[in-house]
Amino acid sequence: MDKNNKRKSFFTSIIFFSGIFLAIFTLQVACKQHNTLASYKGTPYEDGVYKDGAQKIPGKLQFEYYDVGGEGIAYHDIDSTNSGSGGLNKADGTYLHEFRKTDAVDISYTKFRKPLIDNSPYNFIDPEENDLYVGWTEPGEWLKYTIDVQQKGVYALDIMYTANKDGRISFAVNDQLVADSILITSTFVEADTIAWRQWHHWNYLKNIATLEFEKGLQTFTINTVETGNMNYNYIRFKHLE
Ligand SMILES: [Ca+2]
Ligand SMILES: [Ca+2]
Repeated sequence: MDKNNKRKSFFTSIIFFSGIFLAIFTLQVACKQHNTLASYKGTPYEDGVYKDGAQKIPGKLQFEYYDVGGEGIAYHDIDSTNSGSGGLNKADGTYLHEFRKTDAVDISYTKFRKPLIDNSPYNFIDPEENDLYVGWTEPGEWLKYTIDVQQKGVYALDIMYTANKDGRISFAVNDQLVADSILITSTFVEADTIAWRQWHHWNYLKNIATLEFEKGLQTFTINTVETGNMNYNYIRFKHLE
């Protein structure tokens, strides 16, 4: 074999083995994702009103439809009671007051009444009325969702929320951290003299993260990282490419 042929053969070997390595690596990642979901004990939420199961991406992910499975599986909450459903919102047989009331996650809904609560002039954007959301959030708490990604690709995420002060959140896909320490800016308004209403100034923050998703079922976790006393309404996933 002359020098040129030797070199050619050497490079062909490198390309061949790189190809094999890449194939094995891709397979490992795919298996890991599959195993993560296979070993996960949570299941998509459904009830008599909400029947769609795993929330579809692209689209809106409603925070209150975190998975079924309880503490340590589908969520982590710092105490064992629901401060909203059955708490602040007394159990009265209605869907809005009793929504997941035995869960530790704290859930309330937007109220349009006097004195003005979620429809005050201090909103940055008006929410819908009677819209369930997760509140009383604390650092260390998390919520997990089985999502059904319809289209593989890159997505930008927007969030509908309130925050008493600047807070931070992070996201994980199949238990792998994909976006760390995202700033959720305060919706505190000095001019509002009603103290409790500082938890009810709604805002819509665009493009808080850009994430890549494979097609199909997977888990999506939202972690509260730093105190902001956030109320989480929904995240919109916008398909970019
Ligand atoms: Ca709680
Ligand atoms: Ca909580």
